[in-house]
Amino acid sequence: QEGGAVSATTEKTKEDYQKVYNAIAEGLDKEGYDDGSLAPVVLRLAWHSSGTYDKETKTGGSNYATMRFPAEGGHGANAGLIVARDYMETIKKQFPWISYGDLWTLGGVVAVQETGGPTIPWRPGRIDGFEINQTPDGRLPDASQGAKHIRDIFYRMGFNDRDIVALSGAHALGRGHTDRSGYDGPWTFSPVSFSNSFYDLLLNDAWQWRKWKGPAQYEDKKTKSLMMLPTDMALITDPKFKPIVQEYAKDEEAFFRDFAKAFGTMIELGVPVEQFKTKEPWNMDTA
Ligand code: HIF
Repeated sequence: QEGGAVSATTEKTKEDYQKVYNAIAEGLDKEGYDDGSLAPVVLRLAWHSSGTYDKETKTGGSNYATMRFPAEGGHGANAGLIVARDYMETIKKQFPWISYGDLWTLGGVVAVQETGGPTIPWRPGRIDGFEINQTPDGRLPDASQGAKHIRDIFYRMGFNDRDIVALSGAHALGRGHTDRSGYDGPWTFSPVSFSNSFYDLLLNDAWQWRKWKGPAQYEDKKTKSLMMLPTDMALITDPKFKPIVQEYAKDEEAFFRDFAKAFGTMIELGVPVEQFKTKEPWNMDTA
């Protein structure tokens, strides 16, 4: 900048974004909340803010962070994400220059990397949109459905079967909440560590319908402490999805590689490429 003046419009560097990353990472551990970490719900925010994308109309996606507005924030699929948005607001206060779309997607990167998952490529450039940019309800998946529905939803975003199965491993993290989706319980025994155990449990545990008043979900026969959604189970009843589940259950490295690529793509959906501040995505360091 001429004369070395520092103004509010000074371009931010990778180091500036690394500071945001570190701040998000620092506050994730939270004693008494769920399994002790906000990482799962922060990851779910990154995905729900991106997964509204429609490749035909080029609407939705992570660009405008429209979940800030009451209509989209109130969509049934987004129940409970206020926890993650409120946490992100504390970060936004420290770094007011970052856009919400960049902040929320960076949160997803932090959540995966800080729980032991692969490095997710990420770069800044999203801008805050307006209420008019909100997407209609119904763009995010409905867990009570099957393989056809999952394909409809993820093909609409531009993903293929392999991407769908690779992304699905993120359910290694977190749990269902009866006061959010209505579903209940974690998918794995270590819901705050990112691993391929979702696939292993899905394939190798015995599952049965849980008998309860809540929505139809599966429980593991042995401990009755884990759950699978109907959409999760579709990954092993569908003949095209199942071999990919088998591959990732055996080969965590393949899962990590494919997940990183698919999730990196997911969080860029809806962002015009010329808006990005760098040509190539960055690898952010773990905190
Ligand atoms: Fe989820 N998902 N997801 N999900 N999800 C829930 C929770 C998490 C679906 C449904 C649910 C993906 C795909 C799908 C996470 C991350 C990802 C819940 C429970 C439901 C019902 C919410 C609650 O009650 O708190 C469906 C139908 C999907 C399409 C197949 C992604 C691949 C797996 C894209 C993805 O990354 C995470 C993390 C959570 C845990 C949130 C928590 O608060 O613990």
